[in-house]
Amino acid sequence: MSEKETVVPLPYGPREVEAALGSQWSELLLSAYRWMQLGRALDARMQGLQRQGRVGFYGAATGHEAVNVAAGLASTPDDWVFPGLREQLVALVRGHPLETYVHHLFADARDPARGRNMPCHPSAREVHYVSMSSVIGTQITHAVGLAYGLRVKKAPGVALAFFGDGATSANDFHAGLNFAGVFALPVVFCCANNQWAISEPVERQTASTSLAVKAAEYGIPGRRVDGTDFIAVLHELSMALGEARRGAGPTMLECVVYRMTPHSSSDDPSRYQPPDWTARARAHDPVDRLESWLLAAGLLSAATQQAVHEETDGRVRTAVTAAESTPPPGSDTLTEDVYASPRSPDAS
Ligand SMILES: Cc1ncc(C[n+]2csc(CCOP(=O)(O)OP(=O)(O)O)c2C)c(N)n1
Ligand SMILES: [Mg+2]
Repeated sequence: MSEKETVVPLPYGPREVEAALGSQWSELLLSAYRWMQLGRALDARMQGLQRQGRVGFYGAATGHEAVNVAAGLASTPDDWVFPGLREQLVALVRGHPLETYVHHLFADARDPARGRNMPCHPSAREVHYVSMSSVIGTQITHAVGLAYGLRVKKAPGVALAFFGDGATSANDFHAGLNFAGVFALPVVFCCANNQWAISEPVERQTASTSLAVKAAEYGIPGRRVDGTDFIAVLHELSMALGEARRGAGPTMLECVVYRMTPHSSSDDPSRYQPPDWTARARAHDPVDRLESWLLAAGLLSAATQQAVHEETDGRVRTAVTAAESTPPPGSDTLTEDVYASPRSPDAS
């Protein structure tokens, strides 16, 4: 039996999906599938390049693709994304060019941050994708602050805060949810519970029955969703964003996913994950689950499947070639992007 045959099927028929997603449902699912495959191809290539010393650091989002693509498709240009380590695909779906992101990963002269930030920590102003902080959980309060600003300015948009299971133990989780609940702010808290905070399993993270239940104590609806089921995540995220948009206040979604790779390129999970983890994670592979569903529904042929693989691999290859032929940022830029001008050595 091949690995793909062991995948847990998505529990819907085409009619139910059409009722949930509307008349454009088949185009929407095929577009989501393409984006998810692009994320997968990017992760595979970048992890390989990191191991070869061609990229400094990488944190893969393999296993998180359904959440990221759903967020990219459900959000609107007015919304703001406050990411953690694994949400770059959200920026790409919202329109950030793949080439620009790969320039960032190589920290070259065409990286918008000009190598100032760690690889895999992009920002993309044009799609409201805010630079992440490596300090766990801080983006939660940043998102809430922005949502408060939107309220004060009477500006449209919703702040979408991403964070992991580990971040629910950070102080900012309490501060952010409390403030957002009291002021009923336009913010959606999207917790990608990948069941690990580096080597700490979620069972050791909290004694709560789930992460979503924590939201209730802040007066915020909390819902748990299978984050490897693209259709379910899209439905829940669309509802939560819609409620925030019409002034009904925040929602917290706990999207349960499986981290299918090491925490980052600086980790060896064989030292702490149980032996059956990989098999369980593969059975819940979000890309395989959607792919199997599309094949069974007759929306995807073997030929199209092959074409999507070639197209996504080709896009990543082209972007990597462009980045590798771009020089590093010039040393003359070293003192740019800072607040003070350099003083000449003889200035007193
Ligand atoms: C305040 C703080 N504490 C510890 C760390 C070290 N650290 C980096 S990632 C990480 C785990 C984060 O886990 P989670 O929130 O579940 O997100 P995931 O990486 O699983 O997506 C930790 C503890 C940090 N960066 N910041
Ligand atoms: Mg985690």
